[in-house]
Amino acid sequence: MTSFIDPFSNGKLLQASSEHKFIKMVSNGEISEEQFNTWLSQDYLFVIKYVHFTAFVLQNAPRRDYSLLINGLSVLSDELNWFETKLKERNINPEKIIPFPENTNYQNWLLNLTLTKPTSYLMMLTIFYGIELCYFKAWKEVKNEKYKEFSNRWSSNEFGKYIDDLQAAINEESKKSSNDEKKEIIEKWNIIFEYEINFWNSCITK
Ligand code: MP5
Repeated sequence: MTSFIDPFSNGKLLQASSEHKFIKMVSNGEISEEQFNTWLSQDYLFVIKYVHFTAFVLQNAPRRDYSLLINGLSVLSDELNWFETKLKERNINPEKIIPFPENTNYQNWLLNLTLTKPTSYLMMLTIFYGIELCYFKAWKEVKNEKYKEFSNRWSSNEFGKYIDDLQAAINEESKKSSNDEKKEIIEKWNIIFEYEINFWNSCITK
């Protein structure tokens, strides 16, 4: 099923996911341990704050989307435990990770969306979907056995189903939205990918 965001999304989305240098380096093994650890550490901090954003999406959700989003939140809680295990395996102390500005800026942008009124549920849901879709498309591209556990996490069939369900929820919600609202959402949608690109870049350039 196509959604109102489809025709506009591809270029930037791909640059922020399957075509990004970070993903190519993971896939061909050029990534250094230090660069990978940097990403893992920064992403851990990102996901901690992202839980609050997800909770905000849920707070604005209609009854029909409760189980989808509550399940999403529960997966995020498990994911944080998983991150902590991975950090430990790599001798990284979670307490000592300092967020990069590219990480904090992204988090603050999301936080600001939750503070700016009016923010429609459709807008929040679409942004949430964009963030998840970016990781789905990125990690699906990684074919390196060494990082299988990471690529599986974000590109499994189960995760793909979750992505489809989010898209179906957007399609349902967008039935009643105006063209102006859709236009505003598409503008925000493209900003997500700028933040994602900067986030990946920061992990390989410092
Ligand atoms: C995701 C993530 C995917 N973990 N980090 C960034 C910077 N963008 C997107 O979110 P999730 O909830 O881990 O699937």
